[in-house]
Amino acid sequence: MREDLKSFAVQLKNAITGFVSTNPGNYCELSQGPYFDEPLIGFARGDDPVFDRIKEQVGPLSWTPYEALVGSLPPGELQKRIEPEDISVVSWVLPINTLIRATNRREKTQPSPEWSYTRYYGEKFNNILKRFVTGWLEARGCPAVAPSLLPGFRIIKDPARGNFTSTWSERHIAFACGLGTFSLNDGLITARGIAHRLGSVVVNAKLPRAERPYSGHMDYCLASRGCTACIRRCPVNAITGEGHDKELCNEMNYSGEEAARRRKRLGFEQTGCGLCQVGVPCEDRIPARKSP
Ligand code: B12
Ligand code: SF4
Ligand code: SF4
Repeated sequence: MREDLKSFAVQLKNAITGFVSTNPGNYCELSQGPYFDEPLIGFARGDDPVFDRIKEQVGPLSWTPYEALVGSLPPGELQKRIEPEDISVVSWVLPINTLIRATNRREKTQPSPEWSYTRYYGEKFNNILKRFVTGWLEARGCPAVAPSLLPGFRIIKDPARGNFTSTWSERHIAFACGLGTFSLNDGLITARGIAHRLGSVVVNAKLPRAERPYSGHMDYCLASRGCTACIRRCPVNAITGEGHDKELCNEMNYSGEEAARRRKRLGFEQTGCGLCQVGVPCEDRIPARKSP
């Protein structure tokens, strides 16, 4: 890789890490500590064939990185000139802080208030981070966009794909950028575990190509070795040996009566759940595979 590209990638990683460690938005009043610890950051190039496989998984309405960036630019010369190989994706994992995870680990039927704050206010910080990263790149002459903040971003109910999908799946993007693999409960298991939030930006610049230290899409999950920990953690039986029932999960997280009571009690919209993301062997690491 050319030295100037390598150093640009290092500068970008340092800028993201510095922002997460110093921005006042990354502070939870309830736990009196950060929402998120030091991020993991990965890259992929727009012409990586993995994005065609991902479109098959996420659905025809989902965007490739090329479609997200070019679709967001004003019509003109630049739009016509950009090729998939000229663009890159930057994806990050924001590991949820240990104090917050500990509160949710104690819960059996409802998310802890600290976890709900992370879902709502922590995600606001994640969106601030997306704007910071696009601004940082644009200030260096590289057009950039955060696809999940585009006005066209949509969550889609698609029965052909197990009900819920979207125009930009952050987990699939993180998978493409070498940051982790999927799991029985759908969550992405990363080197810092499954309890995290994800974000990404697409940029007209050449950043390092992805190195994916896995081949299968569920390599880090121990379900095939008999792990049932997340099945047992789910209060509404939304996870079975067959996978994750998103409809039941959505009721628990957002649309059901209990979620409505939680909303009222806490005074904000999205309160989440995430009981399956803590108290499990993949909570904060890639779980060890014991020999059979
Ligand atoms: C819609 C949505 C939901 C829906 C449906 C979830 C779903 N699985 O799709 C509901 C309401 C149920 C939900 C719940 C939660 N969510 Co949610 N949700 C989203 C959202 C907005 C879109 C998801 C999406 O597009 N999915 C696309 C579909 C196709 O993905 P999928 O079905 O999981 O994919 C499967 C297949 O593709 C399959 N697969 C099969 N073959 C192959 C082959 C290859 C090559 C590949 C790559 C994949 C693959 O692998 C996957 C797993 O089985 C994202 C934000 C975003 N923009 O991405 C957040 C997001 C996925 N949610 C997140 C979180 C944290 C949660 C909750 C913990 C709530 C909370 N905060 O307390 C729960 C956890 C539920 C769970 N066990 O996963 C995080 C994920 C973090 C993580 N640990 O992985 C995201 C990324 C938000 C964020 N910005 O961080 N969520
Ligand atoms: S708890 Fe076990 S089965 Fe569930 S996602 Fe983690 S490793 Fe996979
Ligand atoms: S987020 Fe909650 S309801 Fe959804 S699968 Fe996990 S534990 Fe079950």
